[in-house]
Amino acid sequence: MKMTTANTFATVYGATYSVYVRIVRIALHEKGVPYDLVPINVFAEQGLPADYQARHPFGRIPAFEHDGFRLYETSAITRYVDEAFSGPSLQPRDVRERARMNQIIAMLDNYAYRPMVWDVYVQRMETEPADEALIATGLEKARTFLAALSGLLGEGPWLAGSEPSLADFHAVPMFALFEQAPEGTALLAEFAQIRAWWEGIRTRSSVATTGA
Ligand SMILES: N[C@@H](CCC(=O)N[C@@H](CS)C(=O)NCC(=O)O)C(=O)O
Repeated sequence: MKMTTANTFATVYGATYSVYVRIVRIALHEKGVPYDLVPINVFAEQGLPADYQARHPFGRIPAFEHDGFRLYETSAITRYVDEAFSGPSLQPRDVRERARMNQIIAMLDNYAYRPMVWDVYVQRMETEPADEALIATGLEKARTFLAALSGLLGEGPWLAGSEPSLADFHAVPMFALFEQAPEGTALLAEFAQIRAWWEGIRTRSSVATTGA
């Protein structure tokens, strides 16, 4: 059953530093959904609050609740946010553009998140001393991802077509961290269409509002 509700309050459990929490927050901003962010720190020394396991058995963030309906896994949450609330559609109607959007989201999760965020950003910007070998292999994997993404882009200007979609918002937090590493900025400069997309989206209201 497809339902669209008035944009009543949602609750996100997580932390502002989290890539995946930010994806959900951007989607909520794009749809104009008011929400609370309940702080959950997955890296806290004392561990997660005991009752959080019931919200997310795998102990990750984000978790989500709307009107008694609980959900975890970012892609499921953002699709729910798009389909359950009014506001601009964040998924293309065209079957092939929608497939491309889903493909890009899966690529981001499986081939971009770890190399761009953990291997390059975290090592270069947050680890002393940095593991240079990990940065080097991370950059190679990021290059493979960016080349594959470039090959999928049509006329744009968005990743999955002429309108912004969940693929764009899934990518933003990963690119925002990656480009903070000098090597990340340099690699992005080699991919002109992706670089232009990034320059276009980085100042968007939902992106700026959810930034660190
Ligand atoms: N598959 C999960 C991934 C979420 C995820 O990995 N979140 C990170 C923070 S950005 C986390 O909770 N990390 C804690 C850990 O790995 O223990 C989703 O799509 O929501």
